[in-house]
Amino acid sequence: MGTMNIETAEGRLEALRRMCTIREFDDTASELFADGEIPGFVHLYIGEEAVAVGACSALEDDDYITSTHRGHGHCIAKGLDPERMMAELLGKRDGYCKGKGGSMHIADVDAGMLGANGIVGAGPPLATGAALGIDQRGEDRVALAFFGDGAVAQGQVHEALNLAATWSLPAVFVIENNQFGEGTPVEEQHHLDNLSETAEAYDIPGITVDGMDVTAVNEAVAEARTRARNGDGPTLVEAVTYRYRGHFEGDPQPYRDEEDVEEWRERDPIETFFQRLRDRGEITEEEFEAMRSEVETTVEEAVEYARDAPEPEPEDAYEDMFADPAPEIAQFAERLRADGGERGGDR
Ligand SMILES: Cc1ncc(C[n+]2csc(CCOP(=O)(O)OP(=O)(O)O)c2C)c(N)n1
Ligand SMILES: [Mg+2]
Repeated sequence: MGTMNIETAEGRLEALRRMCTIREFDDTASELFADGEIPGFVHLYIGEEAVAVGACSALEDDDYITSTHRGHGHCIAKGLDPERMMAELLGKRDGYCKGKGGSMHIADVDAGMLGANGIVGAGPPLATGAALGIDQRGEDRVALAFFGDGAVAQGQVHEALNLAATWSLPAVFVIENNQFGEGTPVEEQHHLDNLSETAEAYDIPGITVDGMDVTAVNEAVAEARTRARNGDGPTLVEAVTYRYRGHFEGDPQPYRDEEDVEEWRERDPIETFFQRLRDRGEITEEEFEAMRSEVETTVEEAVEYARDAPEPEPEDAYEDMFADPAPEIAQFAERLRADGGERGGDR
C-alpha cells in the first residue's frame, strides 16, 4: 500500500497517475529509441500498466520486488525516479546504475527494487532469496517477483517456487501473461490454460486475474501479501494482459495482426480505470487531461535531465562491478584508471 493505497480516493488517483507515467515514459522511450538516442535494446510495458501498478499498490514501501527485461513499469510503479531511469536508458552517469546497465538493469535496492533482469526467469530465485532474508531477520516485509509467461516453464522458477513453498517464505509470485514469449503465443508454450495452475504442484494458492484491471490485480496481490505476512507462504498470481508494442522496439511482429492489438486496446487499463473513477465522481475529464499533461511534463523533464547528464568515464567501467575483484580484474581496472582507457584492447 504505502503511498498508493487504492482503498482511498487519493490512492486511486495516484495509481492512475502512475499508470499514465508508465505509458508516457515508454511512449517517449519508443521515440528516443527510434531516433537512436538509446543504445542497446528496449522492451516496453505499454498495455500492461495495470499489472505493475495493481501489484505495487498492494505492497508497502519497504517490500522488495524483482523485475524482468520489460522493467520500466515495475520501476515507476515502485516509485523510482523517472529522471534517473531515463538517464540510465541513455547510458548517463546520473542513471540508477551510473549509465552502465541500461534499460534491462535498472535497480534501486533502497527503494526495494532488486533489479530488472536480462535473464528470463531469474527474478523468482532472487525473490525467494530476499524472502528467506526477510524471514531470517524477522522483518515485516514481503518479496514479490514479476515474471513473464515465457518464464513459467524455466527450471529456476520452479526451484524458487518449491523452496518458497517448502519454507513458507513471505514471497508473492506474479506471472505477467502478456500472451507471448518473444513471438511464440502462450498456447504454443504451455499445456495449461491457466498458468496459475502451476501452483498446484507446490500446494500453494494459484489465482488467475484480469491483468487489464488494476483493482483485480491489487486485490489478488493484497490477499497474497497478507497470506505471506501471516506465515502461510507464497501465492502464485497470474495476471492476464497484453503488450501493445513488439517484443522489443524494432520487432517486425510477423506473429500477430494489428487487429489483435486493437481488440485488447478496447479494454485499455488506463482508460477503463479512468472511466470507473470518473463514474464514481472521483475525477473529471478536465482533471484527467491536467493529470496527463503534468505527467507529460515530468517525462519531458526526465529526458532533459538525461540529455544534460554526463557520460560515464571509461575508467569507471570496473567500479561497482565486484565486491572483491579478482587480482587480474583489479590490475586491469587500475590500468584503465591510469590511462583513461586509451590503451584499448591490448589484453
Ligand atoms: C534464460 C533466457 N533464455 C532466453 C532469453 C531470450 N529472451 C529474452 S525475452 C524472451 C521472452 C520472454 O517472454 P516472457 O517471459 O513472456 O516475457 P515478455 O517478453 O512477454 O514480457 C526470451 C526468450 C533470455 N533473455 N534468457
Ligand atoms: Mg510474455
